[in-house]
Amino acid sequence: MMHFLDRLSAVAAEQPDKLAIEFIDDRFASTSRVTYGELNEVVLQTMAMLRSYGIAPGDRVALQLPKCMPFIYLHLAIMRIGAISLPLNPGYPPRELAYFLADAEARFFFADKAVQGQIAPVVAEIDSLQECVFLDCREDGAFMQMVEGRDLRSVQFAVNSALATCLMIYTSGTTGRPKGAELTYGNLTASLDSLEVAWGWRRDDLLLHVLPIFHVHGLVVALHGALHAGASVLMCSKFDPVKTLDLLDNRRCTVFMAVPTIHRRLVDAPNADDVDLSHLRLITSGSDRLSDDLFEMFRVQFGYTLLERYGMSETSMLISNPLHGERRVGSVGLPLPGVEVRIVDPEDGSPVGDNEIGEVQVRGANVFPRYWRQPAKTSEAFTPDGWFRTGDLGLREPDGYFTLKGRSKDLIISGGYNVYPPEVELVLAEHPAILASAVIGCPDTEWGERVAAIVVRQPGATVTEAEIIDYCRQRLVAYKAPRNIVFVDDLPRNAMGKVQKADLRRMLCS
Ligand code: MCA
Repeated sequence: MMHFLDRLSAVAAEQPDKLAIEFIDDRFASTSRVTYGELNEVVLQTMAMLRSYGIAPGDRVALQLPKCMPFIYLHLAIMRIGAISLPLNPGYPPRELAYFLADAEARFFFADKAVQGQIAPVVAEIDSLQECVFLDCREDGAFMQMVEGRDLRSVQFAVNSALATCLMIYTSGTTGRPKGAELTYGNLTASLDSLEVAWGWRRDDLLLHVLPIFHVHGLVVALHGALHAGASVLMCSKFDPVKTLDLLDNRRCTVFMAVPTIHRRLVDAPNADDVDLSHLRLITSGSDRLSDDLFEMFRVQFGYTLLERYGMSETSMLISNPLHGERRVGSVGLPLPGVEVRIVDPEDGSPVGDNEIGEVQVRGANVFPRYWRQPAKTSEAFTPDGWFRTGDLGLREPDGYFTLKGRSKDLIISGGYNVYPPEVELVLAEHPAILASAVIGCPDTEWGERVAAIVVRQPGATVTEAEIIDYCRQRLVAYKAPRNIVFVDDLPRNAMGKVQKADLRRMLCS
């Protein structure tokens, strides 16, 4: 097993002139090209810069930057010196940002100069922060000036233990605040090796990358996946359906990864009839359930049968439809090489038979070791014999294919982003005119699910739907804010006082 960062350096030594990343920045109509040799060199220079700041192994280094090359250099360099990369959604408003920085006890923070005024007050409040660097991400030049001319003799690539954490991704749950899932070098490498076999990554692949890079999907599965294989990446700063189809066709891309909302927009794009995608060898769908309709619509429109796969931040990818062989509609496929999956009774934990619905549990070198400084939550998440409880429900067919059948956690997935109702309910509870609330997901053609809030106003309060939505949007990243609010006199509750969300879904989502 070759550590994926070592693999990157090996490719740089063997084929320094090979294209690593071509970055198409729509915001500034600019394109930059970086070869493997250059990528390796700039990562080294960035490591030297990080060292000069005093960043040490184990330090959490937060990145809240738009999708740009400096993000990638920093992320790779942070992991390379043995520190922990903590990528954050640039859309997080100050309130959410403050939580992540404080919980992770981030020691360094690289943030976007464009929002300096907004976040500087937050940064000032975080005791653990030793330094916050505001970067101008409009062009790479400013970053290159920061890292150029460093003495590289001092920077040796660290020999990173497979057990050391190198990446932290925050995920939420049905209770409590978001938790940092720690991913180790061993986890990332195991997952990449497994996907390399399952998806047949090749050096001559060209991946079109349109996903955000602060989640496992866009960062680990897509970007790391391509770099681990020594393939080339065509990276867009933002997803645009017409441009995506145009690039897939005209640049002869071979691999594309996306979420159902993106695939739907491609099917509906005005140029969908004009493109030829027959040269693509792999188009995956994940992060949210792919509906049978969309699976079929994509096949009819583009002549390609989408490969659906299933993963989580804590485990990276665990199950995938096969590259060769049947891509079964409605199914997420077969366990990946090196990954064990079982279905158990959610109540007593005993294994259930084929075709019976139970909780999906997973074990393997890909599975994270712990939530950051949350021993109780970590032990709840694992069975005594070491299986990770995904919280998703599913079944195994007799021929080994797995199908997901809903979630035992009260999770909403909107456009591939997870939204946990308690996070939104907590914000609503702080509104002075709101007495009680419940947040649910309603089926939605475009987003898969749409966040909706059911609200009981305080007696005499007159707060409107628009005011509450606006209030949420100031405190939560856009995709978590409810898209609509329904006012009721009372929430349906059971004898224990627990809100009956299934009743609300039946009442409001049909
Ligand atoms: C954007 N908006 C959203 C979403 N995305 N609202 C709800 N759900 C969303 N997913 C908001 C925008 O802030 C904007 O609000 C308005 O919707 C319209 O924006 P639009 O320009 O249409 O959106 P977009 O920028 O084109 O984004 C749509 C998207 C994006 C490309 C589908 O949501 C996306 O990249 N999703 C992928 C998420 C992903 O990678 N998830 C991986 C996590 P306004 O204008 O009013 O402010 S899961 C994972 O990693 C696991 C391991 C796995 O298995 O993959």
